[in-house]
Amino acid sequence: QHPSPQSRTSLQEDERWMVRALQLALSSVGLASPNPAVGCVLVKDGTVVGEGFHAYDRLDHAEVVALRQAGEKARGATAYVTLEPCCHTGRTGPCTEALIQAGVARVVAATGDPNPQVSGKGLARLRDAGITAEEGVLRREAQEQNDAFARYIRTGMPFVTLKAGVSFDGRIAPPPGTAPIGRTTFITGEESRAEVQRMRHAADAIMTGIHTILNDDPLLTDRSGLARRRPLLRVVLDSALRLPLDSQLVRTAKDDVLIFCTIPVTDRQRALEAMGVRVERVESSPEGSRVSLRRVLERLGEMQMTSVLLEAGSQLNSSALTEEHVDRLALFYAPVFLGSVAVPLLGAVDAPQIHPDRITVDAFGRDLRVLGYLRDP
Ligand code: AOF
Ligand code: ZN
Repeated sequence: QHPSPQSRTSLQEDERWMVRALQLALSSVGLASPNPAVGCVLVKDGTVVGEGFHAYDRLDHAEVVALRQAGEKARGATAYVTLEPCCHTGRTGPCTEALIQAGVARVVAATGDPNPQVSGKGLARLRDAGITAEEGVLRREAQEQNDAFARYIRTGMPFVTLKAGVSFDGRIAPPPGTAPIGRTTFITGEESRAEVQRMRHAADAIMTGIHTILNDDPLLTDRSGLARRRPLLRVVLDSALRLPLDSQLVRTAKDDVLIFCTIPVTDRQRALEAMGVRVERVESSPEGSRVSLRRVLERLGEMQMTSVLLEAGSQLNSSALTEEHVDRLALFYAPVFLGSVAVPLLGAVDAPQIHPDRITVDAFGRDLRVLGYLRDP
């Protein structure tokens, strides 16, 4: 069945305004978490009468920001929203009621709200009130903006991205002992590293293992230059609390460094805490003395961390994949070979089984980034 020329035009119109709403939602990145990134455009007679995006600190949802801007002009308008309007009372009142009150005639949502408190009920409420409510315009794009929120709100666990810079022969660093300590030898180029900063900006937490700290002495900060509400939480798995007091991480800690260990409280823990480092003891993994990854991720979820960027070494990469804690792979392939004694992406002998979906490849300078989802959020 072919759409009539009329409906095809309005479909293009809908997509055009939804693109604008998605752009607005991008302004939420770094500011909305643990809430979703949401953008809203109010359109009347082919012109924008109100725009808004959500920022957690501002409380107001995207729709309410746009409605306030539109004032009386909202009457009879169409609202384009990247997420189904909420119908519950959380920190703010329901957006459905605000839209009804304002006399909006039609609501177009890109995707449903994965929050079980809302999911489908928001659009149903609008329809009950006589508003034309549709869903699915640019759904894929909208879902990708909120895959972390979806995983977090459904499971209480953060969405985990395993990121690595990899040589064409699958190595993440030169052979151990050949690079000067504390000086990272970059495998990937400048453009890739700028993109990694944007990925850090979009993440709530960054996580690595003690070996990476001892080898590279990284800062693990968000240097994207983009605004964020909460500092990037820098997480280190360090069972025996070996984190050096003179590491860059400790020297720059301002309550934004969190160490997970398995040993009881020691003088070392007190010394780290005195320097602004948070230390938490968790149970060890079933196979031994290492920190239980599951427990760590549960704890991060409890702290309202919706997304974690894993920038780790061979061992932690292998464990995270084998224990099925990874939601998404982000591998930046650089056109170099490092040879067979260089550090491999995965440390385990047995290869973890993965079934990636929605694979995309993008060029960053001379590097290629392969993104793939290992499960639906
Ligand atoms: C919307 N528009 O802009 C956002 C929505 O505690 P609250 O009141 O801030 O509600 C948070 C929930 O509301 C969140 O879990 C999600 O389901 C929805 N977010 N909804 O209509 C928005 N940010
Ligand atoms: Zn709302």
